[in-house]
Amino acid sequence: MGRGASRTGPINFRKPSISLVKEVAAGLPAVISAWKHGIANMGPLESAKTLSRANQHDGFDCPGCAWPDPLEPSPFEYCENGAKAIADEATNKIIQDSFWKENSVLSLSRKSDVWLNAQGRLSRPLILEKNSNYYKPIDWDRAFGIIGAALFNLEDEDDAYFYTSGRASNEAAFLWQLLARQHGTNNLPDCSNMCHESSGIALGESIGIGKGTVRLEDFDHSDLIVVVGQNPGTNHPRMLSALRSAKESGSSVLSINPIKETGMRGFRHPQNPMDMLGSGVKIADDHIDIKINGDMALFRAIGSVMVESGWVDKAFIDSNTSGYDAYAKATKNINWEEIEQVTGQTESRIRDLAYHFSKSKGTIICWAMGITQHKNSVDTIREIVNVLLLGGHVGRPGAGVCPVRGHSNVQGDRTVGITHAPSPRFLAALERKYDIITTEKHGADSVHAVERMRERGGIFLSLGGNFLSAMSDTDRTAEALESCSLTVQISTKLNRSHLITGDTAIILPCLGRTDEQVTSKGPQILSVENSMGVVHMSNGKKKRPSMSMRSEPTIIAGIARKRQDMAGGTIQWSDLGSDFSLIREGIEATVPGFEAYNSRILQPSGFELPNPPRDNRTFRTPSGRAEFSSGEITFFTPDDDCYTMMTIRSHDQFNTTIYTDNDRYRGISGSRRIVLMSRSDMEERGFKSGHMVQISTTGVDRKMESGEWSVVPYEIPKGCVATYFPESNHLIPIESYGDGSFTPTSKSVSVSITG
Ligand SMILES: Nc1nc2c(c(=O)[nH]1)N[C@H]1C(S)=C(S)[C@@H](COP(=O)(O)OP(=O)(O)OC[C@H]3O[C@@H](n4cnc5c(=O)[nH]c(N)nc54)[C@H](O)[C@@H]3O)O[C@H]1N2
Ligand SMILES: Nc1nc2c(c(=O)[nH]1)N[C@H]1C(S)=C(S)[C@@H](COP(=O)(O)OP(=O)(O)OC[C@H]3O[C@@H](n4cnc5c(=O)[nH]c(N)nc54)[C@H](O)[C@@H]3O)O[C@H]1N2
Ligand SMILES: [Mo]
Repeated sequence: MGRGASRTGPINFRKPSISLVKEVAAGLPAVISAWKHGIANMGPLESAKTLSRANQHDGFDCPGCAWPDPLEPSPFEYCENGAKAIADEATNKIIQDSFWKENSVLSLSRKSDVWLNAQGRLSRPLILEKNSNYYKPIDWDRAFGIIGAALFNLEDEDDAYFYTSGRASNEAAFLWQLLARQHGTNNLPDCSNMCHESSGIALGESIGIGKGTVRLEDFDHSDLIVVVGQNPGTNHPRMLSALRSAKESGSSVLSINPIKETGMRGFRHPQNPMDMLGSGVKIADDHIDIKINGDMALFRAIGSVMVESGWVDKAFIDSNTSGYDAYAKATKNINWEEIEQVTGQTESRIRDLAYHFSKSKGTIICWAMGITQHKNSVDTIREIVNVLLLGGHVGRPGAGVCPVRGHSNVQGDRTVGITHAPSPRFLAALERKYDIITTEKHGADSVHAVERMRERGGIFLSLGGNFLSAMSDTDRTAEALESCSLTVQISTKLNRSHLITGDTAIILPCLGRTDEQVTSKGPQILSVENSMGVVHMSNGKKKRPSMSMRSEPTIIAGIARKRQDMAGGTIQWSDLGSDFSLIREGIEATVPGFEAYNSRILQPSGFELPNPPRDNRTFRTPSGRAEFSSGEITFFTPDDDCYTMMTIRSHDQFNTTIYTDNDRYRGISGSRRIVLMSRSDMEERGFKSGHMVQISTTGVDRKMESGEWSVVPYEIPKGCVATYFPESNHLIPIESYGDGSFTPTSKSVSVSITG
């Protein structure tokens, strides 16, 4: 049942202002922008105090991204976009009770996402009752009671879905999955399903662990760093400092991307006065303007030249890998004409690249969403690993695989059990520790959750995030949520998932990273794992904006206790929800690598989790060796007369949270409804800059179209276009996902563009 609320908000078509693409990232404009956001949200004093605690040993982990902190963080260990994320959360503004009387769900849904987010922090529990259009305050105990009873009364445990967004701490995430498993389901869809799932699956198959194998120090010992399908200048700005430092130590950087992103062009270190004055340092030594989804073909072709020329580490291959002969055979079958067509690169260019790869004594390959969100992502990542294995670049200093994670604790959430496909070993450990009966039946991931909820309804509970806007196929996702009898959001800020709901909806306002976590047992600490497998403390100190907000683990325990009161069970939920060291004991008892968790988490830089391929070239695959893959080369082809569309982030957003309509580095401001298109495609169509067009998805059995987009001429390969996420999720069919990973294909959608 829906309330007629708008699933996307208003479309206020405005022509964008277009200026030159910036040649240098960071520098003074970044410092100014960071402070502008800080001061607007927190005032000057509070900004200075809060920002100075970001990523410090005794401070909080920046909610901006999962990039690791150096062993000795500088006093300003944050970047422009981290500062925006911090300011957005730590805002002094809170939503008052009168707001909910004045604004119906319907009227709120007609506001923009920027407006919704700008209303401030959610400050007290709220309920939207069946047939009502207004949220109203409810006390915590009643809210927990309603949710606990709804879970208990479900006939089929699998009709409950426990979604997780990657900001949740290890402690919150562990309790969340414990609640789901005590309830009897593995329905734990998470943002990782839309993000690095393909990396986890591919790396598990190739090297026996679904994580990267490099440490931050490895950057300084590398010869070659490849950044493929990633825009670090905007999404991981502190990575630019690591790239710059690696270059000073003699490494070279190769960028592979349909767009030459500003961060890969040049960089001015905001903490280096010499840099701030100069014209910046060049980051990428070379740039490959690959066509969208040409990466698997490119890496196979590079591998082919290396095999053909004998540029391989035979000793490593013989003693540590399996499947080389089949791979070498597959590399003989490549068709250069097809490779040139798919990648947009010439054979001689690719041969030069292969030579460059073969000369490197330590190669690190970094990637993000440009690689993981395609139909063939798992195969593409395995192809990337193949090339590293050829040179023995795994388990050696200065070399390895480096999937660069998105949400600041998405990797930690997985480590502590947020997965729809848990290992029997982990489930057995949970059963022993908590005296519960779990199920081994795999649960629903994000795509399957949408499909199943659309059919059967159920209860959707969300630990953070904005499932409605983040997920592909906004209409289908909305139908799924609206089919539910109850939707529950544990959130910091207002977003569209609070407006497109089940029959009854509940909002539970929680404390964020920057806030002091206080429970009935006094102040608590939290912990997180960064993109390189280091677990460390996160200790917010900001006084909570409202006394009616609670810590995430306290909220989860509150729900779980009410459910257990009815369903039976012996988990000490109240203790877990008030003393977070008990949660860490639970993690220690069930997840390998967390020995002495409570004492080691107090070490200034935390501790490193074991990583067998990196630590001693141990590969926990069925063969006990790193596995070459040798499937056929695949690539995405749009329908006739259509384009391949990728959906990307602007500089002024964090996922579905939009700060402003500007995208400074790409020289675009004033509108987000833009399509980046090559000049030659524009000429063919007769489009001028600013031309208004309609975009329609092709190859689906239903109409998926969206109007009022403005064409922006851009340096992007012919046949490829780009739009911003989340607006374009409307155009990504739910049935289009990665083989084996079920990640929505947010970077390859066949679209026709008319206007
Ligand atoms: N400020 C800020 N920081 C963030 C986020 C944010 O929204 N804002 N989000 C966080 C999260 S959850 C994540 S997952 C990360 C995302 O970090 P990124 O992956 O950097 O984010 P995207 O904007 O999706 O960028 C994808 C890049 O891949 C390129 N690309 C697209 N298709 C292809 C392809 O087929 N091949 C190649 N080689 N390149 C391609 C695009 O041009 C773009 O540069 O950032 C995290 N950090
Ligand atoms: N088309 C397209 N779609 C995509 C992508 C893409 O590149 N293209 N990227 C995908 C990726 S990589 C990801 S990770 C997903 C992101 O999916 P999500 O993680 O679901 O989305 P976010 O926008 O990060 O969630 C923002 C909301 O989280 C809540 N929040 C923020 N901090 C906290 C906190 O500390 N605790 C709690 N409880 N709540 C908090 C706030 O209410 C905020 O409105 O989107 C995916 N969707
Ligand atoms: Mo992500």
